[in-house]
Parts: sequence; C-alpha cells; structure tokens
Amino acid sequence: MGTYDPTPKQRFTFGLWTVGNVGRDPFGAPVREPLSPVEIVHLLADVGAYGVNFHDNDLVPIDAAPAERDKIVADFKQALADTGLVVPMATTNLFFDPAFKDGAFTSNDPHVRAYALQKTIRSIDLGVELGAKLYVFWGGREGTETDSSKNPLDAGKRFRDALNFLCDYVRDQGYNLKFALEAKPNEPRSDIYLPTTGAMLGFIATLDYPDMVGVNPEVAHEHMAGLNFMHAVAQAWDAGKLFHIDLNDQKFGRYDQDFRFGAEMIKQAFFLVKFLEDVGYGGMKHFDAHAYRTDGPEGVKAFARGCMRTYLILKEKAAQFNADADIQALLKDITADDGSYSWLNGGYSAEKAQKLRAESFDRHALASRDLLYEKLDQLTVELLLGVR
Ligand code: GLT
Ligand code: MN
Ligand code: MN
Repeated sequence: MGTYDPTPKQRFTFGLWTVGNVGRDPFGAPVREPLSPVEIVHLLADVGAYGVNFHDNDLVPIDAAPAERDKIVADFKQALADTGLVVPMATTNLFFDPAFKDGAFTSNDPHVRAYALQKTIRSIDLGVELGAKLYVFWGGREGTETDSSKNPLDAGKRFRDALNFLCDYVRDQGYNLKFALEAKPNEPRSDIYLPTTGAMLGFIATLDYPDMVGVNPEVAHEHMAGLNFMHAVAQAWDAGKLFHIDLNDQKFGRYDQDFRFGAEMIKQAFFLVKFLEDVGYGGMKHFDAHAYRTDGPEGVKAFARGCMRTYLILKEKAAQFNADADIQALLKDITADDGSYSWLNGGYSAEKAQKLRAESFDRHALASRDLLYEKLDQLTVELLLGVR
C-alpha cells in the first residue's frame, strides 16, 4: 500500500478559478469569501500541487489600470517564487463579459471578434511571461440559442481564422507555446460548436499549423454528452494530441457539475487513470473542478486533496490490476493468438486478399466461445471495492 499524499513531482495542477470558486450558481449568491491569487498559490502549495493555471481575468481584473496590473503580477510572481509552484497553462476568459454574449471568435460582430483576438494576444503575453507552455481555448460562448442567427460554416471559418492568426502570432513572437482546444456540448450556450473532443480532433486537421494544436478533454464535458471519456482520451492520445487533461467528475446528462475527481463514477475514473498510467501520459493532470457549494475553506482543501488522493489511489489500483494473476490469466486467454492469421499482419497485398477469399470459417464455433467478461468485470469491481 502506497501513501496517497500528493507531491509536486506528480504534476497535479489546479486553476485559480477552481479552488478559488466562491460557490455562485445561477440560483444563488456566493457562499465563500474570495481568495486572492497569492492566497490560492499558498493553498495549493500546502496541499501538494505542482502548478497553478489561470484565465487572464482570474489574475488581473478586466478593468485593472496598468499600475494595478503590474502590482498583481509582481505579487503573483513572488508567491510562485516563495512556494515553488509553476504556471504550466494559461487561458483567456472569453465568456464572462457581456461583450461576448453572442460568442468571441465566432461572434457575428467583427468588432467583438477583433476584441477577442486582442484580449487573447494580451493574455498569451501574460501567460508566457509567467512560464506557461500551453494555452487552452474553451469557447464557452461559441455557439447559439437559435440557428437562425448564425451559419455554422461561417462560425467554423471564423474560429479557424482566429486560431490560424494566433498560431502565427505565437510563431512570430518566438514563443514556446502550444494550444489545446477544449470541447463542451452546451452550457452556457444552448449549443456550443465543436461539441466533443472527437469534433475538435477533426477540426485541428483543418488548421494552418496542426502540429501546434492539440486537445484538452474534460471528463465532465464528455459525460454531459453521455460519452465514454476514456475512449475520447484514447483517440486523442493515438493522434498525438493529448496536450492537457481536465479531470473532474459528473453524472451523465446533467449541467456542468465539475465535481471532485472520482466523486461520481469510480469505475470510469479507474479506467481513465489506468489508461493514462499505462500509456505513460506525462502532461499536466489538471483538476478543473470545485468544492460543493455547501462547503467552506476546510471543505475546499478537502476537495483539492481528495482529487489528488483519488487519482493516486486509482493509480495504485491500476498497478494491482496489472499484477493480479487471475485478471491477467483471463486477459491472456481473451487475447490469445495461435498465429493462424499472422500472415494478415503488415497490411494489404493482392495475394493476402486472394488467400483470405479461399479461407473457410466456422461461424458457430466462433460464436460459441464463452468470453467470461462477467468474471473479469466482477474481479475488477472487487479489486476497486478493496476486497482483493
Ligand atoms: C470554465 C470551464 C472550464 C474550462 C475553463 C478554461 S473555464 O471554468 O467550465 O471547463 O476549462 O477556460
Ligand atoms: Mn466543466
Ligand atoms: Mn475545463
């Protein structure tokens, strides 16, 4: 049994907006006192996090005067230096201000689109100044309530033009910065464009610099759409596009709950952690979640510790799964290969197609195999429940 106390070497990160969440929701006022960015950095260092991420306006209020901005940034840098925390990722708030009520990069209004571009350039400068190597795009307002208002082809083109412009900006400045696109199906818009990680992966291939752009899948966002998050992550990994990940939890089909990692769907969380550990994902493990609205300052710390502890416990469970003799024997049997068809490996040839045509298969024998997935799954459940 390992210890589940997180340390910075595990690369767990949180956004200023996560542990700093004051518990406001569409029906209720804040329930927690706001914490300053400096206080948040110290809180995160206390609980064993590696890094802190931010939106431009989490750090610097949107209407801050230049002198105020400089003081805030200097204090934040000092807090980073005092604690050893780093800033691996930054992003732009393109959703809160009423100017973005009909989108930022995809707005019908060219003035809004230009403002969004300017705000992002400034925010990229700030992120890079603080050490960010990755820049996230979550287009919360990039969508519609009524499709009478916007042509999705125009919206797609505008979003593409904006990302191409920003890639060129980053290249022009000589920044060491990559982009990660984060999908969400809806909320706050009725429909958000490019609603899934798979949609983002398809879109990236249409950009001018696809190598600079990957994805930032979020558990809650795929679960809102009723999808298997681990499968989306696997597709992104396979494409070499898993640049970042937003870990949290969520019941299917609900509003964006952003619960503590592992709070709802332990089995899905287990297979996700197992996947990330098995493939050797080395990027940031970012918790994009917040404490229940019922909780105060102690609850916020319990929330942050809980996210990381659950990850580490599931990591241990994944190692146990990989070492479990009964489970591995079943898997060996399930994936057994007697070599009869190894001649099909290595791609197509006309000869292989010819030979395959002549093969005869006993469909009934193939179908009669008892795969014992029930047994395998029960072993997995018992392992997770701690009785193995
Ligand atoms: C917002 C959203 C998150 C995104 C953040 C990045 S902001 O909290 O709900 O999923 O990752 O813009
Ligand atoms: Mn979310
Ligand atoms: Mn997110």
